[in-house]
Amino acid sequence: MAGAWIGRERVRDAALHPVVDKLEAGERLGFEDGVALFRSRDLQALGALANRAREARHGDRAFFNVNRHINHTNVCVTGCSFCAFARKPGQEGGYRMSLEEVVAKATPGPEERWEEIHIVGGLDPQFPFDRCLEMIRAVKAVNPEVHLKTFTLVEVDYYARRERKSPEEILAALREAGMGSLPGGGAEILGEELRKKICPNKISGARWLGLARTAHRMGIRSNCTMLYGHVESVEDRVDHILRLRELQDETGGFMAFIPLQFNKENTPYEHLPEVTGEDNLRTLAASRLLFDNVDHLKVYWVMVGLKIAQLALWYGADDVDGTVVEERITHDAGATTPVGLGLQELLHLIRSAGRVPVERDTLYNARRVYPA
Ligand code: V47
Repeated sequence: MAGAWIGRERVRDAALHPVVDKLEAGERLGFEDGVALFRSRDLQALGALANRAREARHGDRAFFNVNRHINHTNVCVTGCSFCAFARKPGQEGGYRMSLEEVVAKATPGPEERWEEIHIVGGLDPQFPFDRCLEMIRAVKAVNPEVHLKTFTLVEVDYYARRERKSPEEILAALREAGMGSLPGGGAEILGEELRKKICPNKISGARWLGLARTAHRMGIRSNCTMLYGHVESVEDRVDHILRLRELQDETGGFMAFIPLQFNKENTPYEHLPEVTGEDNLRTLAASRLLFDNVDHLKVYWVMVGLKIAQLALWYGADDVDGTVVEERITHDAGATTPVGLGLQELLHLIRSAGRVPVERDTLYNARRVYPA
């Protein structure tokens, strides 16, 4: 049995022993346990513990999605310091897609099909809310079956303020137009002190959580993310995850947690060391153990790279996102991964890591189980 061989005598890091004892007793981990996990350099122990939790939920299965990203505008008034994608209104390099451009991107070619289209953009003063609704309807018109995972909670807040409407009204209008669920962006690090440093003009962490609660209460599922590897501390990471876990206890509305590795190029943080593979795996493993009430832990191959994504499937992650097709946010920050992957490449990534590929829809219903 997976659990039989992780007894605490196999765990070299003594700081992890109380954590192991709690896990063996089926007890929930707390703040100090989270700090011990994130501080530990006993990666094998973290991996074994996280893998046990992962396999208890999902066995050998690794989920993926046939999806496409569209970023309709990179114009953004927020000015988050970590973002290399955004341009201020009027700044060189800014773009705003016309409806026709969005529809052209959303129209599958003869060999293409998408289960999900993920649409997010900047807070663009020249992008009217009505055009967001038109965009959703137009994408649905050329893809009637597709699930639209659209607009972060930060965009929902922006349009609510601009339109002088409640977030409920904005969410209801988006849903009416064809939005199926919300992506997890904009959470960054929820702690207010750190937020003041990296995204002082963005909605507060409390507001982000409040909007997620609102969406969940309306029956709209969402994802949640954590941007790590910049100027945050271990304590910030643990606090972030525990805040998400608390809301999840209340609503159960989060489908997946996605730790996002910070990519630093073209940002003021270029001097910082590159996020390591060790940190990627440790963060995923610690997340799996601490965030015990979220079903899925996604490794976003776009940010961590394909090789770490494979290893991650043994360090707590059960989902590798999807084909993605055209990724801009991370690539503007220097990511060297492909901008998209073909189905066969994704299958190879999962199979050669020793897992069973399961194509899923956005809500994690299995669409097809592929041979191992
Ligand atoms: O909120 C911005 C992050 C997020 C950088 O829900 C950066 O399934 C790394 O949320 N380096 C948007 N990250 C992406 C996102 C996402 C991605 C994939 C799947 C899902 C999902 C959600 O990207 C932002 C921010 O945290 N980001 N700049 C950067 N330089």
